[in-house]
Amino acid sequence: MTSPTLHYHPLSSYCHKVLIAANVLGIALDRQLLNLGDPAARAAYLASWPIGKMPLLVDQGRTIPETSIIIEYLQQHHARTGVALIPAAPDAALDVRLWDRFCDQYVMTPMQAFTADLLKPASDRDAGSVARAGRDLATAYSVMEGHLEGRHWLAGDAISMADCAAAPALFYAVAYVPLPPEHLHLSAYFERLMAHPAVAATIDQARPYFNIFPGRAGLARRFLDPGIA
Ligand SMILES: N[C@@H](CCC(=O)N[C@@H](CS)C(=O)NCC(=O)O)C(=O)O
Repeated sequence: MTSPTLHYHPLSSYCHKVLIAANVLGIALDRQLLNLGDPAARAAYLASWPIGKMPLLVDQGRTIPETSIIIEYLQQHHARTGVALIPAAPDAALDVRLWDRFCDQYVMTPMQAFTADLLKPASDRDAGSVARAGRDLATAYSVMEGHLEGRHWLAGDAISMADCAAAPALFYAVAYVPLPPEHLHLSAYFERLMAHPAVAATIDQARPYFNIFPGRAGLARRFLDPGIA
């Protein structure tokens, strides 16, 4: 069986979510680098997925968008028996999906607002929307801090799809809004995520592109240079 093809960019946070998941599930992906800044590549991509967001999975004639659906598809069709990021038990699966949604909607979205603003010409920047994104991130951090007390992962006892969403969302979000030092549970969780081999491997493959990340000034030096402890 050929590997599923992932159209992605090494820097993209949502692509990181799928790369981490595939790594944990032990699934090899055929990675196709997608540069949406190239008009011809963008036009070709829009023909497959008019929404124009990445990543996109193509497998055995099927085109699968949306990271949470891609991960669920990979688990259903390619994961070894017994390896799962979404548990079979319905209530446990709901919990995973809740925290996956939480990370996408309330961490990734405000984080992306910071990036989008920095990509605009200075004259078009919108301090109001950035301030709102900062408040939204602070609220999300505070909810996660309370939720993570006594927990190792966001949902259940093992790493799940929710943690695959949390890792890149928090990795880039803290470049804009650092974790408050009093958020001890969230800070410890962040370190657990960063130490996970699947997350570390994803950061490694992104490192050559960090110079084009608009929030690079806020990235901790240890992520820019892995030689720094
Ligand atoms: N809900 C989508 C969001 C994907 C998304 O926002 N991808 C970003 C990259 S991290 C993107 O494609 N941005 C390009 C653009 O908006 O032109 C998912 O889960 O796949």
